[in-house]
Amino acid sequence: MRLLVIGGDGYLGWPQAMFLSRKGHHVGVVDNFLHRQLDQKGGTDSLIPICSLEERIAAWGEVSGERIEPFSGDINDYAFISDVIKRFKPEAIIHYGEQPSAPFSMIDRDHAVFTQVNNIVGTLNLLFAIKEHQPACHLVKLGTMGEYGTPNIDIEEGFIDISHNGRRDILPYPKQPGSFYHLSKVHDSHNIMFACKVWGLRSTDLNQGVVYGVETEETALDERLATRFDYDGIWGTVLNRFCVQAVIEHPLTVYGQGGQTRGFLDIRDTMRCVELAILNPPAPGEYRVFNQFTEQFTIRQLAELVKETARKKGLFLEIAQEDDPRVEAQAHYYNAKHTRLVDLGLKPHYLSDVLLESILDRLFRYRHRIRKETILPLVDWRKTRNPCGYGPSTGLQGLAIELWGNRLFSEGNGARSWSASAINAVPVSRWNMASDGAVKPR
Ligand code: NAD
Ligand code: USQ
Repeated sequence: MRLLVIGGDGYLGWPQAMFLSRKGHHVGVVDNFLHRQLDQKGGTDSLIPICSLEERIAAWGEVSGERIEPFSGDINDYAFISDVIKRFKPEAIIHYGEQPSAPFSMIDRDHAVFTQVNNIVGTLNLLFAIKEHQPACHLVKLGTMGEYGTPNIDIEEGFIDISHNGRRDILPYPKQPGSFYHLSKVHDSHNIMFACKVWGLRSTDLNQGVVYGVETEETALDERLATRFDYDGIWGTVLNRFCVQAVIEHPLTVYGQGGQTRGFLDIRDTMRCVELAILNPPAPGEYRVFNQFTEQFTIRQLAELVKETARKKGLFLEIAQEDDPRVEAQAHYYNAKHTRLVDLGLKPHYLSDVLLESILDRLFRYRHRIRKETILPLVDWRKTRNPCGYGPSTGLQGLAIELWGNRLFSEGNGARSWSASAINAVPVSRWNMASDGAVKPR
């Protein structure tokens, strides 16, 4: 099949592109290198060194004999993405290309606006371009389990059968997201469902839990194929963060009581879930939702597991109880259904101490690269202005937003405001990330 991976330079998108290419599909990747740019400005970096997209694709060609086709550009630029879809003619689009961090979206107004515009407009552009140029294409969209929040009843897969005042209907499951980032996914879901209904598009919304892990079969083939691995307080997710903290014996940063329960999955299962969705497409006009995770844990359980595994390797850890910088339930009921991908054939890789040991071993090799000053969380959900990066010049008016200031924000009457015309004026598609990490105009 002809498959287009949006966000194909990211933590999940890059290994997904290789996974699908190895299965014999013709794969294209789209990315605007947003994450690399924000790292540079915010003082963060992938723990494992990563090659440029150009170098990765060349290495993949050498190792596998397969070709991945790159498209460098921003999906917020409609001319760019509609042209890519017109030319590449994908049968399925796997959409990973969003700003993925909840803390980033809670830094301040600019970051909340950026997150929602980047994610919601990007997805809207995809929907319009699919309808106009490739209406039979299957949109496989990465959503999040966080769309549901933590209700005091079981969480269903997307829809709930409700009886109300003697009448009955099957309706979208209620959403109670916990950040402006998670809200962007809810808005995406509504737009996608609506486009399926009015235009007859087909889509699978994968409400994915928190992903952990450092290696897939493909990344393990060659160092140059490594995917990024984030561990800082903005981009890192909880279990990946705990593993990095473990290798330098940093106290594990459990927020609040640690009773927060979430769904988790191994990065290798992410690859397979997406493949299963592609191989079993919905009918035209159908919008369906799969809950994509394999196990539930509380944060404290994960901390205990990491502590115990690290101890066997001679690393001694404390579990720190930090004030919770987020506004979230710290002890609650959680029972989320997740049978639809298993019904399609998913065989999960469950979290074990053996797997954790292998992650710790891999990370240990890079412990000299850990920037300790980036580990503690920066962003307090209760504040409307937080420091926006770990770099030397990142106060409240940090640089992170200014890099893309031309794209999304214009100064007017002394206040920053979002302007649609600014998007057209300087699309990020005109910028390329060089292999030395510098961002240069094309
Ligand atoms: P990532 O930041 O590593 O990858 C996202 C990629 O998309 C980056 O390379 C970025 O440069 C690119 N991108 C962002 N905006 C873009 C735009 N406008 N145009 C083109 N490219 C753009 O993040 P990730 O962890 O790989 O997450 C990928 C997707 O999966 C996100 O949508 C995220 O919300 C979702 N997700 C991630 C997890 C997780 O635990 N990592 C869990 C559930 C859902
Ligand atoms: N947490 C800690 N300590 C830490 C980091 C996090 O206790 O050092 C807690 C958080 O307070 C939260 C939980 O761990 O209760 C999960 O936090 P996270 O940062 O691992 O995950 P989250 O912010 O929800 O976002 C991540 C990805 C996002 C994806 C989401 C899936 O960044 O792209 O959508 O996981 S889910 O959590 O199912 O919504």
